[in-house]
Amino acid sequence: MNAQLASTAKAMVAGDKGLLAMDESHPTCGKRFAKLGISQTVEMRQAYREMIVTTPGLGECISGAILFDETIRQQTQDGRPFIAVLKAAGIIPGIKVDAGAKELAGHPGEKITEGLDGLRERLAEYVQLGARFAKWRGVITIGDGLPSRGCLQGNAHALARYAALCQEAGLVPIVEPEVLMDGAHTMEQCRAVTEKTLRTVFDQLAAQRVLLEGMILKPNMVLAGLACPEQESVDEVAAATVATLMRTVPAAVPGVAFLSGGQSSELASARLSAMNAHFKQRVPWALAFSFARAIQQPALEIWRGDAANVPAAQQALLHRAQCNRAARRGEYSDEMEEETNR
Ligand code: 5MM
Repeated sequence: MNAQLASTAKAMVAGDKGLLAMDESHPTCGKRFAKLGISQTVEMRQAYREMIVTTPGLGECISGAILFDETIRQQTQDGRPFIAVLKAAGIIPGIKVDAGAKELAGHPGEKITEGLDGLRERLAEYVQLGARFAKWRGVITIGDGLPSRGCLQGNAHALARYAALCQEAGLVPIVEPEVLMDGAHTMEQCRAVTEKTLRTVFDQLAAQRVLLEGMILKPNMVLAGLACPEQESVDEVAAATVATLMRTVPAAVPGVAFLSGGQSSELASARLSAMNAHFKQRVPWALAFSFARAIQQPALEIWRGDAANVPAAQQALLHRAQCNRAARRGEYSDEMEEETNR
């Protein structure tokens, strides 16, 4: 079992590919659809996800796709299960298994991710459906006196309990402790909170006997808050992020696959590329991506719920996937964006 977990984890971050997060829950997907006037129905969600999984060439850039409970059971209009379409493209199917971030009792302004009850049984079903890895996201807010010890420890404990259950079921856990970009905090505040968060998470992973070789870490980049007037350069972000990971992430972890967290698609690619250009030879883990918005958003804006827009939306999706593939090699540049605008 350990060898199989380690081999799947390696495959998820192999070469210059990365992960595509398409695991938005109904509320999140609904919000993204609503902004573009797309109706929030199961039919529209199916059509949107079909557009994604049938994108020609996607498997050349994407190693694995994170699905949502509804999506893993869906099929294309011509009757092919999404899971089969992904596998045929060489993309490993995965599944989001957390039940969402809820208010943390006694901790105003903070959240705890739920979903441990019944998880062993749900994981067994996802294995039957064809999933080979799973994802759970904990949310950490920076604020006045936040994050609290209770929030950090509660979320880290839940992530570790989830990860241990995944490995017991033969699924590689993606461990996602997200320090949110919301707020006016500085990059230094984000660095300090991210360091503390990752230390707490790896302490709990050790306590729950999680096999480090058989997991993937999905962290935030170290960035100033979205409302902070001072925003560091691409190279400064890359250096701060890698330095924070070097202090906290054991070398046995095969890969770090970043979330984009609300960055623009271009900045997410540029920052990942800078990390690989400057530090790839010096870090023990792959520096990869597991973006949702930074890959999907341009395609969603083109698609807008209209079947006639599918080819153009797929082209935009593939373009972002190719940009991030270049970023894994440290070779992304602004010119890649200009080429498509010509
Ligand atoms: C942080 O969100 C994850 C990465 O997406 P971005 O690259 O857009 O930041 C993402 O996988 C997220 O966990 C899913 O979209 C599901 O979110 P919800 O809130 O619907 O569970």
